[in-house]
Amino acid sequence: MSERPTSGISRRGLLGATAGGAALAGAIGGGRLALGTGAGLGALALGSTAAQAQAASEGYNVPPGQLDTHYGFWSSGQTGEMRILGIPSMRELMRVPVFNRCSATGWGETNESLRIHQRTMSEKTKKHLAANGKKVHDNGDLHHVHMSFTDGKYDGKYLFMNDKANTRVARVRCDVMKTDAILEIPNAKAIHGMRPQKAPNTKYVFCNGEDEAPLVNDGTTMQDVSTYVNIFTAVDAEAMLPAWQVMVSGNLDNCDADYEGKWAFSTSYNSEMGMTLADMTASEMDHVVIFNIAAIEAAVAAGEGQELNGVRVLDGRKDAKSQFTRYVPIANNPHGCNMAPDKKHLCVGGKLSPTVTVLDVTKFDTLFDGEVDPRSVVVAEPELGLGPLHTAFDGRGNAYTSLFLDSQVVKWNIEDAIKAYAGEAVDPIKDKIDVHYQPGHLKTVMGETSEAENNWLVCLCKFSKDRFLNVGPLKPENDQLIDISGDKMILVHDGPNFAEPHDAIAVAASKLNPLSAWNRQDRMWAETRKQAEADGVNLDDWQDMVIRDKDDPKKVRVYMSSQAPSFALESFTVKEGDEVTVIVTNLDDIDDLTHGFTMGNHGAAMEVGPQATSSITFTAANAGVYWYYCQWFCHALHMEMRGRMFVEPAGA
Ligand code: K7E
Ligand code: CUA
Ligand code: CA
Repeated sequence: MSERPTSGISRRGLLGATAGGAALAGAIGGGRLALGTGAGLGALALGSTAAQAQAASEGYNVPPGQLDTHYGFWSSGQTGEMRILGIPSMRELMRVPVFNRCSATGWGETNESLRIHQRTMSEKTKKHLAANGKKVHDNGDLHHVHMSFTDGKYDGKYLFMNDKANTRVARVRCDVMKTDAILEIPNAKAIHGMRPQKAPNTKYVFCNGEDEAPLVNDGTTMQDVSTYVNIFTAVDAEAMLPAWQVMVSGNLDNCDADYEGKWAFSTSYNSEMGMTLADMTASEMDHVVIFNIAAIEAAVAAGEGQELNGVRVLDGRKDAKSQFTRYVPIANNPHGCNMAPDKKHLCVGGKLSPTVTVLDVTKFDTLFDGEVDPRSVVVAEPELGLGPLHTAFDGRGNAYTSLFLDSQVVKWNIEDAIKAYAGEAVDPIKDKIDVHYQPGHLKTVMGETSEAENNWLVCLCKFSKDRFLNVGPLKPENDQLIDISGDKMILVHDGPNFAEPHDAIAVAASKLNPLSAWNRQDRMWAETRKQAEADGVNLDDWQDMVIRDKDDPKKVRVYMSSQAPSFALESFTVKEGDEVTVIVTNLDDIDDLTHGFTMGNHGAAMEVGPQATSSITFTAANAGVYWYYCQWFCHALHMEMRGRMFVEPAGA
């Protein structure tokens, strides 16, 4: 249960100093961080008492056999996958490989996944990968995962996610919970903040380019930073192709969108366009960029701007004074960018400033209509504590902000903060709770939609230190579950997690209804079916065949069905050095009956779900016998589910 500090110099205090020191020592040393938070912190810092126990707190312990009420979709940072957890139990339910190579499922190795990876891959990237003996980038840095919207509500269709490492976005289909599209975004560098349009529906996925580079990045001007730009991209959510791009001044960190479909907005911590830490924190103020979607769409339709690598790029930089963007000054190095479910207020985390800045998005029109002070859209700026990063919301007008340096979550009321900003004597801060330790994102249930709930808050802590058994120098993260149903926040659960879930969303289970078996004609393997047809193999009326390509006799395709507990082919024969493609269809359509195919000593393995077709290509090794087997436990005779590949000497 909730740990309470017992003295001024507590274990957490010492640890906090260490972690904060690493990242932000420069900023603090420079004296730009206001210290006192002035909010009666002492009185609020203590956790719950028994008298304040809330009914919901009992509900986090989901007994065996009982289902969670909500799905949690978690990012995984540098692991590159997406994870599904149950809320409130915090049980990990599934891992969905996205940008990573997955040993279990063969993602990044099967032909179906390679096609998804390579669909929009530039020729440059393909060449560069080939020079390194690779077909795909098999790492990713997946910070943000968000669901598609209809009318400001989750619609259960897609999940979108970014890859900061290789400038990509991906889409996961919610019917099968598999990655469905990967887009390499041209012109931009390092996609960080990423959000789907909330209304009227997710036509676009907005993607922030964090790193700046010359627009034409061919080495000719790379020493001249005045040629560097940052790029904001709108991705067509259905086609998963870039729709348009806008050049901006200053880099882009996090973003969000409004509930009317008029605006997107992004924080920038480097309005200085600095290349070093000192440069990037030099200014007193950075900014939020507001993107005017209607003005941008009109300009794109009129053919304004320039076409670059197949995308129309508009100039929305400060000096261009266009109708595409406005820049609202915000205290140094803001980070989080969170639209409240009241459809009106945008909350921007100060990071190096102890404040969250609240902007009224219904006033954004005035910024584009005439010459007004861009700060006139700021309606509150409560001082909340040290290192405010991200903000989450409940359905009662409250906001919850993570305080990285204080290792706390602060609960505050938006309307009270607006009153205080207008001069009234109200304290917007309602509660503070210690978290363990150094939180980044935090998420309420459906709090980024118009259907915010008032039950749970998940706080994703970057450090776990002493909270778990020591597993060596690399420690897990700690995703904590907090009951927010009452006045006081109550910590109810620690959830250790592997590197490094930045962000998560929680979605009511009723919004989703995934399939238990695949559709035999699923688009995932449309190409594979086409090849089968050309080979005269009917995948619906299964025939097991070994076919040597007529035009390229080094290529062999092995069509094989599987039904517990056996593969249709007990053996097949190829030649040394042949390029062998094994295509397996799982004929079982029983709930939870997944097979696999692993070719021994060939580094080839894949998952084959109920009614799925999967294929994998490898080069046959030296002459000899190689066993293949099913690596997914499927039957009492699962060990017996195997067969032999005979590799004949090349000359035979
Ligand atoms: Cu704050 Cu990449 Cu969302 Cu991490 S970002 S915390
Ligand atoms: Cu099929 Cu194990
Ligand atoms: Ca800055």
